[in-house]
Order: sequence, then C-alpha cells, then structure tokens
Amino acid sequence: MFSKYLGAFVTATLIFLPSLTFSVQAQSQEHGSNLQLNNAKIRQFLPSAKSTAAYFSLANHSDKQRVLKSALISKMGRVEMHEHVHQNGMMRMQQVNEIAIAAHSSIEFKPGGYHLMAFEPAEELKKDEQLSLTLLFANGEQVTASLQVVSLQDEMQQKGHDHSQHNHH
Ligand SMILES: [Cu+2]
Repeated sequence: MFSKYLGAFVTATLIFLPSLTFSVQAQSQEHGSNLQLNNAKIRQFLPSAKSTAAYFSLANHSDKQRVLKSALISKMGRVEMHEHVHQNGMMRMQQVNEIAIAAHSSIEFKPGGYHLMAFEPAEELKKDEQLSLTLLFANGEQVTASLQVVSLQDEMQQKGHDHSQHNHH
C-alpha cells in the first residue's frame, strides 16, 4: 500500500520535474534579461516609523547601459529611490528619479549609499517574511526577486558590530 503510493509520487515527480526545469529556462530566455537582482532585504519598521529602508545588489551583464526608474515592493503603498549626499559635513538623503547602471557593471543599494525607502505598509512586516521586489527600467524591462524582511538587530550582527554607518535608516 505504502510503496504503491510512493511509486505514484515518484512517477509524478519524474514527469513534473523536467517540465518545471524547462519552464524556468524558457521564462528567462523569453525575457532575455541580463539583469541579476540579488540579496534583497528590507528592514522591519521601527516603532512609529513611517518608512523603512530596503537594500539589494543589481548586476547588469548586458552590453548596454540600463536605467533604473522605479521600484515596487509587495504590501507597500509607495517606494522611493534615495541616495545619501555629503552636505556641509552632514550626511543627508535625497530622492533620485533614475540611476544608470553601465554595461557589465553592478550597483549596490546599501546603508549610507543608494537605498530604497518604503512607505505605507499594508500590514506589519514579520521577520524572515518574504516580500517581492520589482525593479522597473527605462526600456520597459523589469526584474523581480524575493525580498527578505530583516530586523535591524540581525543586520547589525551580520556587519560585525560595525556602527560606522549608523544613519537614521
Ligand atoms: Cu532615504
């Protein structure tokens, strides 16, 4: 009885596995994307904070420059792209409308540099929850990846207690 059940399961897996692999390959070819979005993380909102920051790395493996225009995050009402600038010895942040990524280069959204600011969460973010991040480019291309919810504490520990970049987010 059990082995019969198992047999049916194995057969089903054998039938489905190749088609799954195929569909994943077909999708990436269809989109023809040379963009690679990795390591996407969003911080939990601090108590009473109206916004939080999200980070990722993006590689452009194509022969052409890509211009990042905007970002979408599931459960977030609004997402802005920001950068930090030095002004009169102070670090300030400001919104940016586009960021060019040269051919065969990559860009890092990280604390103290480019970052996403997310506003208007539909609900509270739980640690280790997976949201979805979509980046939209000037040529109409999009790339989506999962975005992991992290606590500020986790992030500090990962950085080995490096407090040199302690900004407001
Ligand atoms: Cu900001």
